[in-house]
Amino acid sequence: ASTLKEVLAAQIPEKQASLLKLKKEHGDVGLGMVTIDQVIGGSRGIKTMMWETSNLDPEEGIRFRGLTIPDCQKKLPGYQKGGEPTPEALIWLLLTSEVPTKEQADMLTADLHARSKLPAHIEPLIRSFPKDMHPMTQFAAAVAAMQTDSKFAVAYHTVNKKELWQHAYEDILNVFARLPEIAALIYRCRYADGQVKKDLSLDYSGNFCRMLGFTDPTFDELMRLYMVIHSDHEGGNASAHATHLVGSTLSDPYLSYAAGLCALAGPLHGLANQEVLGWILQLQAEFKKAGKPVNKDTIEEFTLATLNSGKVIPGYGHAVLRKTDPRYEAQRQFALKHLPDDPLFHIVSTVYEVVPGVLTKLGKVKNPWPNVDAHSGVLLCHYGFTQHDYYTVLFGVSRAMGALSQLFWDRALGLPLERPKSVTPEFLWSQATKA
Ligand code: FAM
Repeated sequence: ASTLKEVLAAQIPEKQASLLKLKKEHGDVGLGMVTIDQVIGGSRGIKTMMWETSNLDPEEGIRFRGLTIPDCQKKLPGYQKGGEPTPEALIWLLLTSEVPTKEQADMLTADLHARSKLPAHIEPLIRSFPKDMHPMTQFAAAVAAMQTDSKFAVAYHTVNKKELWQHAYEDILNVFARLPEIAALIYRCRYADGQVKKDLSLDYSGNFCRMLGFTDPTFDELMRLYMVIHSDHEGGNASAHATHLVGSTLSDPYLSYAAGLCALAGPLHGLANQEVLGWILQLQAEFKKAGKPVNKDTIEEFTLATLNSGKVIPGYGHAVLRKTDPRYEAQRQFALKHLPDDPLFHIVSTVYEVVPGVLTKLGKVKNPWPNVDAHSGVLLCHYGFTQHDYYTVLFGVSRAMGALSQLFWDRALGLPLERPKSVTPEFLWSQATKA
């Protein structure tokens, strides 16, 4: 069977030719106007970038190379027969747009394991961080520090730019391969004995769980699902967009993804998964102290109190989605199958019955439904992974698969420096008064 690199090398010429044709023959076709509200409102809905690995429909949710999450659960090979799809299978799909065979996915597992050794200075660097340094700060710093190993950075000065994709490929696969051990080191140093025990006889997710210190095979299955559903959410989300933008300067994949991680660390983006668990535990503790039951009424009260204190409800809403996130639904199905009686799952389900109604009544929330973060923490908690100020690191291991798969194609297609035009408030006012 062809290796991943062979499949990609064979695809590049035709895709380069097709993009050239599109640009030459149709480059001046308009894609819609831009309004003042979009320019000062966070570019919502502006079609400003090309992204091929996934697309997000507001009503339907994410499709990875055209496949929905249920499609992926049906078509992508798992580790166990009939088990959750693996991140290795998803990486193959995102990069090549083809569903891999089990053999091809297993080849990628072996390749990633072979690439997983960290540069010598990374472990001491992580061990030198202050205990109270946020795990996401540690994660971004460690990924940037791995840049000493970038083949792309060296190649920029030594090879013809037509060959740069080969070196981007090496860096990108090396980043995929090394993130789990960096993440596990950060976890074990902060919450456990600092020891990381690999098990390269397992797949990517199984080994990751062992390095974190978890041995329950059902938790391995949760990690497989978690890695797949957090991987990509088209190009406009802040972590993917930051990676793409920094990469467009021909900064290497290490520095590009470190930028993506800094974006993911924001409470309105990836840090929301930590915020959700914090909110639920605060709710649980307050109700316990007040001797209140956990039901729709008390949860509505708590939701209103959060809103009245000027805070958002974490895990709800989305800049693009206008329906319940299918990534939430996939996690709900996992919970119904594996932990139907878990008390935190019961709270999450009751929150789901209450919060959309409350947010709708506010009249300003465009999407009152839950996103991926509303459900992820309670699943992790069930298996003893309770340290919620670490959760976004898991999100960061997964999001690399989408952001860097697209970065591969950015370089293989020779996409240029990204440089949109900014305008002054005076210009906006001049346009407004002219209209
Ligand atoms: N709770 C309270 N208010 C909310 C809200 C929520 N969950 N979602 C939106 N709003 C407010 C929003 O703050 C804004 O209010 P102001 O005009 O007073 O500033 C108003 O509703 C209109 O916002 P919008 O157009 O509906 O949403 P945006 O596109 O501006 O923002 C989010 C989208 C995700 C930032 C927003 O829904 C939010 O803050 N959600 C809570 C944080 C969260 O869960 N983020 C994770 C998103 C997830 F997809 C991810 O990236 N991991």
